[in-house]
Amino acid sequence: MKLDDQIQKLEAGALARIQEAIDSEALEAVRVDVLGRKGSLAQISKDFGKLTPEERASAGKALNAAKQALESAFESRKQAFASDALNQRLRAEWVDLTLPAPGPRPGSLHPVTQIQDEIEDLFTSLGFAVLDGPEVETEYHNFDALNIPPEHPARDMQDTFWLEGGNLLRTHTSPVQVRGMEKLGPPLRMIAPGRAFRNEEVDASHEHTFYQVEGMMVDRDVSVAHLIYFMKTLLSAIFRREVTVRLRPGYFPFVEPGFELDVQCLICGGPGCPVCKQSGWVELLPCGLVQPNVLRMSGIDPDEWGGFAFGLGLTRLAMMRYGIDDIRLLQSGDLRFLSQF
Ligand code: 2U9
Repeated sequence: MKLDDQIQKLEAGALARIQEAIDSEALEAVRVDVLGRKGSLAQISKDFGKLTPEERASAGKALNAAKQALESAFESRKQAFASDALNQRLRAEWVDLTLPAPGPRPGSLHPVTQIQDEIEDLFTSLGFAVLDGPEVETEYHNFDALNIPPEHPARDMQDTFWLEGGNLLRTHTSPVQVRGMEKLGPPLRMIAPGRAFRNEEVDASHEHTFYQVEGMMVDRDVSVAHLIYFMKTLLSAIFRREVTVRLRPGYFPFVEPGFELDVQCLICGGPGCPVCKQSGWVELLPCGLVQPNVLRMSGIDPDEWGGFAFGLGLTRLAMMRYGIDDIRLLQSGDLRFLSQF
């Protein structure tokens, strides 16, 4: 066969192989095979020596034309593979930019904080100041100024975290009110929300850290009637309905008379259930009239002024309101628990 014909045949075969290549690797293999240094076109040009000058001129032309045709066929096929690959990637990585962004997860207030906020709002509306104070306290402000003398059993009962130098972690927020009385003087209405600490063995119903709100009102002619009115207002706001209460005598060194204020069980309404331990009543709010010595120690004359005071455990209240059965969940920081409120 004439060299020109061989070139034409080779070109036609190579063009067919280019079209048949299934991917860019197969195409590259064909390119090396045909156009490479040791490829079939190069092999053919080796036979040029045997040709006459006219034949060589004609075969050279044919070879160049075939080379150009094949190179351009390779190039367009290569680009087709590249654009296929790009389209495939674009399809796989397609993102709908019109969809709304996921955004930050909304947070929520801790159940104890929610109850604390509600109580602060209520008392603010009744003319009470919301006071804050140190968590590391002196022995005087935490015990002595509250009529709890050194040998008093209350000091043993409250297992206290004592610190070096005789200070302690406050066992209640009462010292905030002592400081309030010292600084502001009568008449005054204040609440003291915050953390308090007891050196307790931790279990499902005991924590070393708990939250409470204490409050007091000091004015002329303050009586138990004022105390009951404010406590009923407080409990109706917390439970969002009228509550029935009863007072029993209770002993706390800083109040005289002291009371345990019970609420008629909100679950069973009186007959008895597991929440009220079948009694129909839930013990919720220790309170009383401020002991005259306590007023006197903070510079208030008990012959002129009187007061009532109460203490409310917020942790216990949050557990009751939301039916939380393990106190440790409240400090766990577990978002599965916290995001429910
Ligand atoms: C001053 C004078 C009187 C506040 C009161 C209680 C009764 C009481 C506890 C409730 C649950 C603490 O969080 S708790 O464990 N509180 O028993 N507290 S009357 O009386 C005061 C406070 C300050 C100067």
